[in-house]
Amino acid sequence: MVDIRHNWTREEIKAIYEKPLLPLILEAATVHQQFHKFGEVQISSLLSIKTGGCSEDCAYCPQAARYNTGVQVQALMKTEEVLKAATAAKAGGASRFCMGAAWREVRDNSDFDRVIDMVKGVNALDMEVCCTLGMITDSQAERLADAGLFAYNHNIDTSAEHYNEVITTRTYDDRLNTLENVRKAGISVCSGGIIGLGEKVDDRIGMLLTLANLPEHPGSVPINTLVPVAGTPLANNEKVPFDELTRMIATARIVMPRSAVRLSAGRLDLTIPEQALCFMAGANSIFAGDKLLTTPNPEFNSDMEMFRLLGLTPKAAFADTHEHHHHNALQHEPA
Ligand code: SAM
Ligand code: DTB
Ligand code: SF4
Repeated sequence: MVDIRHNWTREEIKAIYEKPLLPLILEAATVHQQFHKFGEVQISSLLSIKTGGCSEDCAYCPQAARYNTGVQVQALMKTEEVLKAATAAKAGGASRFCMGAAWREVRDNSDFDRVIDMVKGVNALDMEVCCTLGMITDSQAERLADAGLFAYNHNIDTSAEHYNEVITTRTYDDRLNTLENVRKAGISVCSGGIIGLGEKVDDRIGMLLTLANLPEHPGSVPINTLVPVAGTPLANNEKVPFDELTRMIATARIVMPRSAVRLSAGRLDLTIPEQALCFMAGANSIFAGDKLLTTPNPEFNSDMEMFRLLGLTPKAAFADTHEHHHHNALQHEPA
């Protein structure tokens, strides 16, 4: 049995990443089998509850107000519509529902009150409820926890060194600070990044090093490949070859054995055999549904066909944490 470690060195991670591909996949699969049910894959559903018009300058993002990407700005959705979408996602086999807002940070206003209601509503559907709303303070994290939030997504995106090449309107430390607020509130941390931003291999290693040496490994680690969007500065970036994506997933699996590794944005450019290699290499979560936040994702039915072909099964909600189910929501209930 391998240990859960928080003292990885850059050299160790680089040595793993650079192994010959098939032996690397075998090693990752072996670790995977020790910590997870092989072939069980979490299905997460994504919904953009507030779209576009964002003040940040993330060079990859179609929702940044400063780039002309054709994304239609949409105010915060009504709670009822969000719960309708969550119910439909659950019926399709999703065990986690993630609500995304194109905000730089959360403000303590009526929009946040409404998100709190959405969190309570989705939690009551017995799904793992997740939000990605930008930066949050410790008191905002506690409010989300009290409402029953299971996980909070906030990506470090790339290495500390490459970060400023991609985003200038907030710092790497701002990002890490939000992750700390999430962790302290007892919410599961979901944090990963993007490959294909024009980073070097050393930046990919640096990103995994930061994640693997956090005080606790994130509950889930989304590995996105850039979805190039016309109008953004990265629109013409080169496509990431499938073997580099597989390496990234295998390395994440080996250094963070217990985490869910999510094969996230970019699946539309992958064949089923390429995705199968990623599942072999330790990916055990996907976003399913015809749309990510604003860009297309594989059709739900073709994903279900892939599950059938590869013998994958959807993972049940709260499978790893049954005793904590609804814990936060009940904690502050009046006696
Ligand atoms: N505004 C919040 C934030 O930045 O944390 C939440 C939503 S933001 C769209 C969530 C994540 O989506 C980003 O951190 C980034 O990793 C990912 N993302 C955005 N645009 C992408 C793209 N074109 N390709 C791949 N991933 C992307
Ligand atoms: C994550 O790591 N990937 C998701 C989710 N977290 C919020 C977002 C992917 C967005 C891809 C671009 C878009 O659809 O707008
Ligand atoms: Fe805004 Fe998030 Fe997009 Fe950055 S990634 S521009 S913060 S929506």
